[in-house]
Amino acid sequence: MHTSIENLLNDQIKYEAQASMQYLAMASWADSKGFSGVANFFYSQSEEERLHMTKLVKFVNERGGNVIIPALDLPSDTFASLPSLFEKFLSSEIFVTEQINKIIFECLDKKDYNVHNFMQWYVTEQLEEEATARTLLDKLNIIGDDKSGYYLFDRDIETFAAAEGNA
Ligand code: OFO
Repeated sequence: MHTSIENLLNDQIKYEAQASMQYLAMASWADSKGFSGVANFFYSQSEEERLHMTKLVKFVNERGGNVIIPALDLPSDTFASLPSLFEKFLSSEIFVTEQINKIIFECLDKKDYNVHNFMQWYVTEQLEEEATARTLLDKLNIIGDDKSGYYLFDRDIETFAAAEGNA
């Protein structure tokens, strides 16, 4: 595997791990505020990101690359409101998509169609996760400052996530 691709895949291992810890911090924040539905949603997202990370670790090893298990930055753990929690979710997913696009670009540049093919799974996944984050943020923007709206949002998010295939 070309070194530039190996380096980008190792960076991606870190970004997926970072997202996993970020969503764990968000789940814990929601849990501490009594939003149990939102907490479960982010506990589940955190697990998913961990799987995304592990899938990359296994793939780099299969391809004979050198995996570097990274040190992580501290996640944000204080949020002003539910909308700011979901803004963080969306910005985190957009960041990950941008990094995946860089890998795709490099694969085409170096003609590594094997890694390119492997990364298509992540492209599809990101499309779904960004759409979920945008939909949930739109709903919160409709709710505005209505506390009873937050209650219903928290109650309904798990059903919504299950329907979207993200639970
Ligand atoms: Fe949604 O971050 Fe993984 O791929």
